Amino acid sequence: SAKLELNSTVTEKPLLPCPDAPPGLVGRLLIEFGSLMSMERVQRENPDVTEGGRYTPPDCQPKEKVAIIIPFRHRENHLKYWLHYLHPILRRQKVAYGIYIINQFGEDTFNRAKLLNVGFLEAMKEADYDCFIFSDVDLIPMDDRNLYRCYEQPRHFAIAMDKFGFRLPYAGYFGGVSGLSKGQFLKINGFPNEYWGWGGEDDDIYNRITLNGMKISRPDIRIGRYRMIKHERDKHNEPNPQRFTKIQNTKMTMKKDGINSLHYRVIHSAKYPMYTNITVDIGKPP
Ligand code: UD2
Ligand code: MN
Repeated sequence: SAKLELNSTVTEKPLLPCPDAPPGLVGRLLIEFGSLMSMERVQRENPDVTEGGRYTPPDCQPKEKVAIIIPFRHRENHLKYWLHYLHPILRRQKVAYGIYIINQFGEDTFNRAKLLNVGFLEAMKEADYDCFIFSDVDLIPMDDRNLYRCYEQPRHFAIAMDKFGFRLPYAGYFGGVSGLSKGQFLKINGFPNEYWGWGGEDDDIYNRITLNGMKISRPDIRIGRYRMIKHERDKHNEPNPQRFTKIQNTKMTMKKDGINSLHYRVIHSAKYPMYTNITVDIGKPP
């Protein structure tokens, strides 16, 4: 029994905290979308991901739990590529994470920011997440040194996209992939629920951040590079003609429109091997 005790002491030795600079990163990556991806292949290549698309590094103690929230409807092929590229990257980055696909039910006008709010609440129901990364389904980082974690200030990850010539399109740009800690997210009352259709919601979020005295943190321009899978504008996500006036009024609207005014109905929720899907009725524009 003395021997047994010794053994259990050895196996239960507490893990060291995960390093700020993970040693197994490879840097610049080759990202391409030539041949079709299959979910079987993604599953085969990511055996350590557990049900619902969850992962915890086996060899170190992560400092935070990260929920990755993806707004979604009818983009199955993009999702396969996203999972194919992101699972290995996140594993090398030593992130403890869960993947949440927030799928808008029905065919009414798409509402990206409202889906992201739903993702925040639904992920929180499942685990005590500290950090939320909101990503378009069609954006793949080209460098694994772009660490998917939370920072002192709200983070903008997708700063140099191929479709914008690898430059930031404008100083206040906050679209694509962003990350807020739980505290940062709640401080801005989450995201707006009232942007139906394409555009403006990312600028409103940017306004909420700066109006609440925070700044945007960004990676080096050589590291924050992304490829966007080429696509046409989706049906039922037409440019929102109200977006220009709405972003003038964030200061007034943010107090009453946000996580504190969110209503939705979960239609279906399921844990798949590589991700969790939550299909949700978020209503339609007034
Ligand atoms: C830009 C921003 C995006 C958002 C959007 C305006 C970039 C790279 N991204 O994206 O963050 O601010 O403008 O709303 O500049 N989606 C679906 N199904 C749909 C419609 C949208 O899944 O039918 C999801 C999907 O995750 C997609 C995201 O919403 O990636 C943004 O929509 P988009 O890709 O059509 O818009 P895009 O590329 O102009
Ligand atoms: Mn896109």
